[in-house]
Amino acid sequence: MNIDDVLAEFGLDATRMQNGSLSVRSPIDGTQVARLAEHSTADAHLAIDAAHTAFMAWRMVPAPRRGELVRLLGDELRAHKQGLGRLVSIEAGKILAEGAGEVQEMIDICDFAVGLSRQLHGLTIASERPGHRMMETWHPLGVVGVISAFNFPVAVWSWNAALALICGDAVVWKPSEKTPLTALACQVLFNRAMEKFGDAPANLSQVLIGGREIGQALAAHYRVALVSATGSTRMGRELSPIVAARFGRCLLELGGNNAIIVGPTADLDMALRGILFGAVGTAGQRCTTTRRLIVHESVADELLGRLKRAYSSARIGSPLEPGTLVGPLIDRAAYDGMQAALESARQQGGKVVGGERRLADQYPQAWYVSPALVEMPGQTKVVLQETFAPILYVMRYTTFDEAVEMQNGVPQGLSSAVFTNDLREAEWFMSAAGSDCGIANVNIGTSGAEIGGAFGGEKETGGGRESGSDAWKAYMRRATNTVNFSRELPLAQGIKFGS
Ligand code: UN1
Repeated sequence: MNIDDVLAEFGLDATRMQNGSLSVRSPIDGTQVARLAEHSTADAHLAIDAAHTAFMAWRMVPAPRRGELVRLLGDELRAHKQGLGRLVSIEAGKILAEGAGEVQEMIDICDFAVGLSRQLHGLTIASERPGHRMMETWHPLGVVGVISAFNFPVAVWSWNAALALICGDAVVWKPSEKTPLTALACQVLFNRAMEKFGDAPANLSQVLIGGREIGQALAAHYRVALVSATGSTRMGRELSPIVAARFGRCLLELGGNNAIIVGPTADLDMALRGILFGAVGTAGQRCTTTRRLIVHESVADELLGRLKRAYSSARIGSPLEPGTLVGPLIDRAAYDGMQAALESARQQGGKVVGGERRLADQYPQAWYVSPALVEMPGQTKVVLQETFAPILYVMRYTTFDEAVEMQNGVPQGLSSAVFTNDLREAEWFMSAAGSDCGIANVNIGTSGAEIGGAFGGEKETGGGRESGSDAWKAYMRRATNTVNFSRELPLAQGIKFGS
């Protein structure tokens, strides 16, 4: 696997990372690749204070100049796209193309943020009073705490950090304890960009290695103005009340239970490809993974037959080998969770194809599975849950209303898609009465969103939006300014007060 060489590219010495309490394993073969020292809650508090000091200086640097730092970070990422992508593959188990694709998302968001650094516009608003002008100014917010998950170990940091930095904020990042090495590599690239930039305040972006307590320290600290957290709905439920209790801001990207509807007029070749990438890609471990297929009864048999053939030919194996489509699950707990869900599905009337453990002889300490297709009689209890594994539940429908109702009939609301050539179905799906998700696609699957759009979802997905569009506003505070250039002091609403 040559992790030493990969780490060396980032100036990280694997032999010096073997004595800490956090064991880091590669899901490819289960070997321990490092033992990292963990930060304490006290360390977290020091980092937050240091970040606050950095923020106080950074907020007064002109935004286009702040963009220059992000441009330099993008340059570092371009130069190390393959190396960082490979490290993502080793640590998170993604196939090489997806590891490199993740780094491409980082480069893309840096480019986006650089442009945005000249466009942090506020409105000018017509005042009701003579000789007055109103406007909005967007100011830097403060320290942004980023909590990220193993499945997008580096991109999620960059979506947050690139925007936060151009917005004038400082960042403290707690990566998943399953993927700390990729975070350390990002920190090295960030530090190189800082050096080239020259005069940015120290500690603008820091990494904290550790578990739940670190996340809680970020959530609880009054100086963390925004906590941007990606992970399970359970994690969000734990964190957000802590942030809310101090009236801090939260940006939550939690569970998804994403469905594709395939209508009777759909192009089945396209639908097949979209479903396969969405359901099987990243071994079913994206928050946008396609977990439900809602297919019209007239095309169900044909589509299912083709899907089963495609599933059986999807190559399962080491993500580092060319040609592999399905890498390992992240760990044993993920495997156990998948088996438990399949067992529940069977009990609830499901017909399961696939889902078995694979390659156990070759990799006894790793957890490879064949992706599972499960025909369900309806959306039973297990279908309503997000199981972070490649399980696709298949349900049939008769009327489009029924399909939309099923699509919306789960607690999560991240991504959704319809494959159809019927304009009415497509428009209805995207209308107010259609999909209730943050992402609603037509003739494209549920996963693999571009960074230019706002990314996030409704209901138990948490409501946050990251990445493109005007998601930057979450990283700034808005001031409304009313300026009186007259010689009178008229009150609003025509109020007369005194003489
Ligand atoms: C996630 O799984 O945490 O749309 C995010 C996608 C990616 C992001 C997924 N751009 O699949």
